[in-house]
Amino acid sequence: MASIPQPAIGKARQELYRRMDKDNLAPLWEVLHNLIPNEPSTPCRPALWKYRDARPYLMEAGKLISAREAIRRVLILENPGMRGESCITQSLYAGLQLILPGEIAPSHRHSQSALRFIVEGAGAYTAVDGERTVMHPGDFIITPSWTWHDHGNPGAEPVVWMDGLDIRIVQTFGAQFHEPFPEEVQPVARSEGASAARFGNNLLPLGATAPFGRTSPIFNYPYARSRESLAKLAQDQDPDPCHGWKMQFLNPLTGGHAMPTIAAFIQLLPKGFSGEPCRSTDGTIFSVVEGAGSALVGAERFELEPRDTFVVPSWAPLRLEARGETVLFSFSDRPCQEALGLWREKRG
Ligand code: 1HN
Repeated sequence: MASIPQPAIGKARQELYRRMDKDNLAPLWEVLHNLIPNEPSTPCRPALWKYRDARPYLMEAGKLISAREAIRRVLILENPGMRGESCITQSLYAGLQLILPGEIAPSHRHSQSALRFIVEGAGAYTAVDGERTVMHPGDFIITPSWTWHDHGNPGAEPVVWMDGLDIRIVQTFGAQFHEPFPEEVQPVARSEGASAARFGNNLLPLGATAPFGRTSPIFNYPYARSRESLAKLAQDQDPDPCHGWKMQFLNPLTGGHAMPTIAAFIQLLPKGFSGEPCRSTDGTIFSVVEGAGSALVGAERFELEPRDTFVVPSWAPLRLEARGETVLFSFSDRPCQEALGLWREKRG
Protein backbone atom coordinates (compact mmCIF):
# COMPACT_ATOMS: atom_id res chain seq x y z
CA MET A 1 0.00 0.00 0.00
CA ALA A 2 2.75 2.42 0.93
CA SER A 3 3.87 2.44 -2.68
CA ILE A 4 0.61 4.01 -4.02
CA PRO A 5 0.88 7.82 -4.03
CA GLN A 6 -1.76 9.82 -2.08
CA PRO A 7 -3.35 11.66 -5.07
CA ALA A 8 -3.82 8.33 -6.84
CA ILE A 9 -5.52 6.88 -3.76
CA GLY A 10 -7.78 9.93 -3.53
CA LYS A 11 -8.78 9.54 -7.14
CA ALA A 12 -9.30 5.81 -6.81
CA ARG A 13 -11.55 6.35 -3.78
CA GLN A 14 -13.70 8.92 -5.60
CA GLU A 15 -13.99 6.53 -8.49
CA LEU A 16 -15.03 3.69 -6.19
CA TYR A 17 -17.67 5.92 -4.52
CA ARG A 18 -19.05 6.89 -7.91
CA ARG A 19 -19.47 3.28 -8.99
CA MET A 20 -21.01 2.06 -5.72
CA ASP A 21 -23.35 5.07 -5.64
CA LYS A 22 -25.29 3.55 -8.56
CA ASP A 23 -25.95 0.53 -6.36
CA ASN A 24 -27.16 2.65 -3.42
CA LEU A 25 -24.00 2.14 -1.40
CA ALA A 26 -21.92 4.80 0.36
CA PRO A 27 -18.70 4.79 2.44
CA LEU A 28 -19.35 5.23 6.17
CA TRP A 29 -15.85 6.59 6.83
CA GLU A 30 -16.67 9.80 4.95
CA VAL A 31 -19.61 10.62 7.28
CA LEU A 32 -18.84 8.82 10.53
CA HIS A 33 -18.06 11.93 12.57
CA ASN A 34 -21.23 13.67 11.43
CA LEU A 35 -23.30 10.61 12.27
CA ILE A 36 -22.02 10.35 15.83
CA PRO A 37 -20.86 13.80 16.96
CA ASN A 38 -19.16 14.12 20.35
CA GLU A 39 -22.01 16.30 21.61
CA PRO A 40 -25.56 17.04 20.41
CA SER A 41 -25.45 18.70 17.02
CA THR A 42 -28.69 20.22 15.75
CA PRO A 43 -29.85 22.56 13.01
CA CYS A 44 -32.31 23.98 15.59
CA ARG A 45 -31.41 27.55 16.57
CA PRO A 46 -32.42 29.61 19.59
CA ALA A 47 -35.33 31.82 18.56
CA LEU A 48 -37.87 34.25 19.99
CA TRP A 49 -41.31 35.10 18.64
CA LYS A 50 -42.66 38.33 20.12
CA TYR A 51 -46.42 38.00 20.46
CA ARG A 52 -46.83 41.66 19.64
CA ASP A 53 -45.22 41.00 16.22
CA ALA A 54 -47.03 37.71 15.51
CA ARG A 55 -50.52 38.79 16.60
CA PRO A 56 -51.20 41.27 13.75
CA TYR A 57 -50.38 38.58 11.15
CA LEU A 58 -52.68 36.15 12.91
CA MET A 59 -55.54 38.68 13.01
CA GLU A 60 -54.99 39.52 9.35
CA ALA A 61 -55.16 35.81 8.53
CA GLY A 62 -58.43 35.84 10.49
CA LYS A 63 -59.86 38.25 7.91
CA LEU A 64 -58.56 36.32 4.89
CA ILE A 65 -59.44 32.72 5.76
CA SER A 66 -62.05 31.18 8.05
CA ALA A 67 -61.20 28.47 10.58
CA ARG A 68 -63.58 26.17 8.67
CA GLU A 69 -61.81 26.70 5.34
CA ALA A 70 -58.32 26.50 6.84
CA ILE A 71 -59.39 23.43 8.92
CA ARG A 72 -56.91 24.85 11.45
CA ARG A 73 -55.98 28.54 11.17
CA VAL A 74 -52.45 28.39 12.47
CA LEU A 75 -49.22 30.30 11.95
CA ILE A 76 -46.41 27.77 12.23
CA LEU A 77 -43.54 28.78 14.50
CA GLU A 78 -40.72 27.75 12.18
CA ASN A 79 -37.28 27.36 13.61
CA PRO A 80 -34.98 29.74 11.67
CA GLY A 81 -32.45 26.91 11.26
CA MET A 82 -35.07 24.58 9.75
CA ARG A 83 -37.23 26.85 7.56
CA GLY A 84 -39.79 24.99 5.47
CA GLU A 85 -39.74 21.91 7.71
CA SER A 86 -42.70 22.94 9.87
CA CYS A 87 -40.89 22.36 13.11
CA ILE A 88 -39.68 24.39 16.07
CA THR A 89 -37.17 21.81 17.32
CA GLN A 90 -35.78 18.70 15.62
CA SER A 91 -38.64 16.64 17.02
CA LEU A 92 -41.54 19.01 17.72
CA TYR A 93 -43.98 21.20 15.87
CA ALA A 94 -45.46 24.40 17.33
CA GLY A 95 -47.88 27.01 16.03
CA LEU A 96 -50.23 29.80 17.09
CA GLN A 97 -53.88 29.03 16.39
CA LEU A 98 -56.69 31.60 16.17
CA ILE A 99 -60.41 30.97 16.48
CA LEU A 100 -62.74 33.94 16.16
CA PRO A 101 -66.14 34.35 17.81
CA GLY A 102 -68.75 32.20 16.06
CA GLU A 103 -66.22 29.97 14.32
CA ILE A 104 -65.70 26.22 14.41
CA ALA A 105 -62.66 24.15 13.43
CA PRO A 106 -63.95 20.83 12.05
CA SER A 107 -63.61 17.49 13.80
CA HIS A 108 -60.90 14.97 12.95
CA ARG A 109 -58.47 12.60 14.59
CA HIS A 110 -54.85 11.67 14.00
CA SER A 111 -52.16 9.52 15.53
CA GLN A 112 -50.10 12.62 16.38
CA SER A 113 -50.67 13.89 19.95
CA ALA A 114 -51.32 17.59 20.48
CA LEU A 115 -51.19 20.03 23.35
CA ARG A 116 -52.75 23.47 23.54
CA PHE A 117 -51.47 26.22 25.76
CA ILE A 118 -53.96 29.09 25.90
CA VAL A 119 -52.28 32.42 25.19
CA GLU A 120 -55.07 35.00 24.74
CA GLY A 121 -58.81 35.17 25.24
CA ALA A 122 -61.35 32.92 26.89
CA GLY A 123 -64.62 31.24 26.01
CA ALA A 124 -63.60 28.95 23.15
CA TYR A 125 -63.88 25.23 23.73
CA THR A 126 -62.11 22.16 22.49
CA ALA A 127 -63.91 18.83 22.37
CA VAL A 128 -62.11 15.52 22.89
CA ASP A 129 -63.99 12.27 22.27
CA GLY A 130 -67.37 13.74 23.17
CA GLU A 131 -66.40 16.04 26.04
CA ARG A 132 -65.97 19.79 25.76
CA THR A 133 -63.71 21.92 27.90
CA VAL A 134 -63.71 25.72 27.96
CA MET A 135 -60.36 27.45 27.48
CA HIS A 136 -58.86 30.12 29.73
CA PRO A 137 -55.43 31.77 29.42
CA GLY A 138 -52.71 29.58 30.89
CA ASP A 139 -54.70 26.33 30.65
CA PHE A 140 -52.75 23.31 29.43
CA ILE A 141 -55.04 21.14 27.32
CA ILE A 142 -54.26 17.78 25.72
CA THR A 143 -55.62 16.18 22.57
CA PRO A 144 -54.54 12.54 22.98
CA SER A 145 -53.45 10.49 19.98
CA TRP A 146 -56.34 9.18 17.84
CA THR A 147 -59.11 11.05 19.70
CA TRP A 148 -61.79 12.97 17.80
CA HIS A 149 -61.31 16.68 18.32
CA ASP A 150 -62.79 19.94 17.16
CA HIS A 151 -62.74 23.50 18.45
CA GLY A 152 -65.39 26.20 18.61
CA ASN A 153 -65.72 29.75 19.85
CA PRO A 154 -69.22 30.59 21.07
CA GLY A 155 -67.73 33.49 23.08
CA ALA A 156 -67.24 37.16 22.28
CA GLU A 157 -63.48 37.46 21.86
CA PRO A 158 -60.75 36.01 19.64
CA VAL A 159 -58.98 33.09 21.30
CA VAL A 160 -55.36 32.21 20.54
CA TRP A 161 -53.42 29.23 21.74
CA MET A 162 -50.06 27.63 21.09
CA ASP A 163 -50.28 24.13 19.60
CA GLY A 164 -47.51 21.61 20.22
CA LEU A 165 -47.50 18.35 18.27
CA ASP A 166 -45.21 15.32 18.00
CA ILE A 167 -45.51 15.33 14.18
CA ARG A 168 -41.80 14.68 13.57
CA ILE A 169 -41.65 11.85 16.08
CA VAL A 170 -44.62 10.04 14.54
CA GLN A 171 -43.15 10.70 11.08
CA THR A 172 -39.82 9.17 12.12
CA PHE A 173 -41.67 5.94 12.87
CA GLY A 174 -43.84 6.16 9.74
CA ALA A 175 -46.89 5.77 11.98
CA GLN A 176 -49.07 8.66 10.74
CA PHE A 177 -52.84 8.20 10.41
CA HIS A 178 -55.55 10.82 9.95
CA GLU A 179 -59.31 10.62 9.55
CA PRO A 180 -61.99 13.33 9.26
CA PHE A 181 -65.12 12.96 11.41
CA PRO A 182 -68.26 12.50 9.27
CA GLU A 183 -69.73 15.74 10.67
CA GLU A 184 -68.08 19.10 11.30
CA VAL A 185 -68.91 19.11 15.00
CA GLN A 186 -68.85 15.89 17.00
CA PRO A 187 -71.79 15.22 19.31
CA VAL A 188 -71.39 15.99 23.01
CA ALA A 189 -71.52 12.72 24.94
CA ARG A 190 -70.46 13.71 28.48
CA SER A 191 -71.01 16.71 30.70
CA GLU A 192 -68.30 19.34 30.91
CA GLY A 193 -65.86 18.57 33.71
CA ALA A 194 -66.56 14.81 33.59
CA SER A 195 -62.89 13.85 33.06
CA ALA A 196 -61.70 16.25 35.76
CA ALA A 197 -64.23 14.81 38.24
CA ARG A 198 -63.33 11.21 37.42
CA PHE A 199 -59.57 11.51 37.36
CA GLY A 200 -58.55 14.98 38.55
CA ASN A 201 -59.49 14.91 42.24
CA ASN A 202 -57.14 12.16 43.46
CA LEU A 203 -60.04 9.77 43.01
CA LEU A 204 -60.63 7.02 40.47
CA PRO A 205 -63.94 5.33 39.67
CA LEU A 206 -63.64 1.62 40.53
CA GLY A 207 -63.05 -0.44 37.44
CA ALA A 208 -62.17 2.61 35.32
CA THR A 209 -59.76 1.96 32.48
CA ALA A 210 -57.54 4.60 30.91
CA PRO A 211 -59.81 6.34 28.38
CA PHE A 212 -56.90 7.68 26.31
CA GLY A 213 -54.38 4.83 26.51
CA ARG A 214 -51.00 6.16 27.57
CA THR A 215 -52.15 9.77 27.71
CA SER A 216 -53.51 11.37 30.88
CA PRO A 217 -57.28 11.00 31.30
CA ILE A 218 -57.30 14.64 32.47
CA PHE A 219 -57.27 16.68 29.30
CA ASN A 220 -57.51 20.18 30.79
CA TYR A 221 -55.09 21.31 33.51
CA PRO A 222 -56.57 24.74 34.39
CA TYR A 223 -54.14 27.57 35.02
CA ALA A 224 -55.85 28.57 38.27
CA ARG A 225 -54.81 25.24 39.80
CA SER A 226 -51.27 25.22 38.37
CA ARG A 227 -50.73 28.78 39.59
CA GLU A 228 -51.98 27.93 43.06
CA SER A 229 -49.54 25.00 43.29
CA LEU A 230 -46.64 27.20 42.24
CA ALA A 231 -47.53 29.90 44.76
CA LYS A 232 -47.78 27.36 47.58
CA LEU A 233 -44.53 25.64 46.60
CA ALA A 234 -42.79 29.02 46.63
CA GLN A 235 -43.96 29.74 50.17
CA ASP A 236 -42.27 26.74 51.69
CA GLN A 237 -39.09 25.94 49.79
CA ASP A 238 -36.17 27.67 48.12
CA PRO A 239 -36.18 27.94 44.34
CA ASP A 240 -33.95 25.63 42.33
CA PRO A 241 -30.87 27.67 41.27
CA CYS A 242 -31.51 26.94 37.56
CA HIS A 243 -35.26 26.42 37.25
CA GLY A 244 -36.88 28.37 40.10
CA TRP A 245 -39.96 26.44 41.21
CA LYS A 246 -40.70 24.05 38.36
CA MET A 247 -43.37 21.37 38.19
CA GLN A 248 -44.26 18.80 35.55
CA PHE A 249 -47.80 17.94 34.47
CA LEU A 250 -48.64 14.37 35.50
CA ASN A 251 -50.76 11.51 34.29
CA PRO A 252 -52.51 10.48 37.54
CA LEU A 253 -52.92 6.90 36.31
CA THR A 254 -49.17 6.34 35.87
CA GLY A 255 -47.40 9.06 37.85
CA GLY A 256 -45.47 9.78 34.66
CA HIS A 257 -45.67 12.61 32.13
CA ALA A 258 -49.14 13.67 31.00
CA MET A 259 -48.42 12.65 27.40
CA PRO A 260 -46.35 9.69 26.16
CA THR A 261 -44.23 11.74 23.74
CA ILE A 262 -44.35 15.29 25.14
CA ALA A 263 -43.55 16.56 28.64
CA ALA A 264 -45.09 19.82 29.85
CA PHE A 265 -43.92 22.00 32.70
CA ILE A 266 -44.90 25.15 34.55
CA GLN A 267 -42.38 27.19 36.53
CA LEU A 268 -42.27 30.25 38.70
CA LEU A 269 -39.25 32.53 38.99
CA PRO A 270 -39.11 34.95 41.92
CA LYS A 271 -38.69 38.68 41.32
CA GLY A 272 -34.99 39.42 40.84
CA PHE A 273 -34.15 35.78 39.99
CA SER A 274 -30.82 35.35 38.26
CA GLY A 275 -30.58 31.68 37.41
CA GLU A 276 -27.55 29.48 36.95
CA PRO A 277 -26.96 28.03 33.49
CA CYS A 278 -28.33 24.61 32.69
CA ARG A 279 -28.49 22.49 29.55
CA SER A 280 -30.45 19.39 28.65
CA THR A 281 -30.82 17.12 25.64
CA ASP A 282 -34.50 17.95 25.16
CA GLY A 283 -34.91 21.03 22.97
CA THR A 284 -37.64 23.01 24.74
CA ILE A 285 -40.36 25.48 23.74
CA PHE A 286 -41.35 28.14 26.30
CA SER A 287 -44.40 30.37 26.49
CA VAL A 288 -44.27 33.34 28.85
CA VAL A 289 -47.40 33.50 31.00
CA GLU A 290 -46.74 36.28 33.51
CA GLY A 291 -43.98 38.70 34.38
CA ALA A 292 -40.93 40.00 32.56
CA GLY A 293 -37.33 38.94 32.30
CA SER A 294 -34.77 37.49 29.97
CA ALA A 295 -33.65 34.16 28.65
CA LEU A 296 -29.97 33.80 27.78
CA VAL A 297 -29.72 30.95 25.30
CA GLY A 298 -26.15 30.28 24.24
CA ALA A 299 -24.91 33.64 22.96
CA GLU A 300 -28.43 35.06 22.47
CA ARG A 301 -30.35 37.22 24.89
CA PHE A 302 -34.15 37.30 24.63
CA GLU A 303 -36.21 39.97 26.42
CA LEU A 304 -39.44 38.35 27.54
CA GLU A 305 -42.97 39.63 27.90
CA PRO A 306 -46.20 37.71 28.52
CA ARG A 307 -47.39 35.64 25.51
CA ASP A 308 -43.93 35.54 23.87
CA THR A 309 -42.62 32.16 22.69
CA PHE A 310 -38.98 31.10 22.64
CA VAL A 311 -37.12 27.91 21.86
CA VAL A 312 -34.00 26.47 23.45
CA PRO A 313 -32.24 23.87 21.26
CA SER A 314 -30.93 20.60 22.61
CA TRP A 315 -27.82 21.10 24.77
CA ALA A 316 -27.86 24.91 24.45
CA PRO A 317 -27.09 26.49 27.84
CA LEU A 318 -30.09 28.37 29.23
CA ARG A 319 -29.98 31.05 31.93
CA LEU A 320 -33.20 32.64 33.14
CA GLU A 321 -33.59 36.05 34.74
CA ALA A 322 -36.78 37.57 36.11
CA ARG A 323 -37.38 41.28 36.69
CA GLY A 324 -40.76 40.64 38.26
CA GLU A 325 -42.33 37.39 39.44
CA THR A 326 -42.44 35.35 36.23
CA VAL A 327 -44.31 32.24 35.13
CA LEU A 328 -43.19 30.10 32.17
CA PHE A 329 -44.92 27.16 30.52
CA SER A 330 -42.71 24.79 28.54
CA PHE A 331 -42.79 21.51 26.64
CA SER A 332 -40.29 19.09 25.13
CA ASP A 333 -39.79 15.51 23.91
CA ARG A 334 -38.36 14.44 27.30
CA PRO A 335 -40.65 11.39 27.76
CA CYS A 336 -39.28 9.85 24.54
CA GLN A 337 -35.70 10.48 25.61
CA GLU A 338 -36.32 9.11 29.11
CA ALA A 339 -38.01 6.00 27.72
CA LEU A 340 -34.93 5.37 25.58
CA GLY A 341 -32.42 6.20 28.31
CA LEU A 342 -31.11 9.19 26.36
CA TRP A 343 -32.08 12.20 28.44
CA ARG A 344 -29.25 14.16 30.06
CA GLU A 345 -29.05 17.41 31.99
CA LYS A 346 -25.93 19.34 32.91
CA ARG A 347 -25.89 22.19 35.36
CA GLY A 348 -23.28 24.90 35.32
C1 1HN B 1 -54.11 19.89 14.27
O1 1HN B 1 -54.97 18.86 14.16
C2 1HN B 1 -54.42 20.95 15.12
O2 1HN B 1 -56.40 19.96 15.95
C3 1HN B 1 -53.52 21.99 15.24
O3 1HN B 1 -56.03 22.02 16.42
C4 1HN B 1 -52.35 22.02 14.55
C5 1HN B 1 -50.86 20.99 12.95
C6 1HN B 1 -50.55 19.99 12.11
C7 1HN B 1 -51.41 18.92 11.96
C8 1HN B 1 -52.58 18.85 12.67
C9 1HN B 1 -55.71 20.97 15.89
C10 1HN B 1 -52.03 20.98 13.68
C11 1HN B 1 -52.93 19.89 13.54
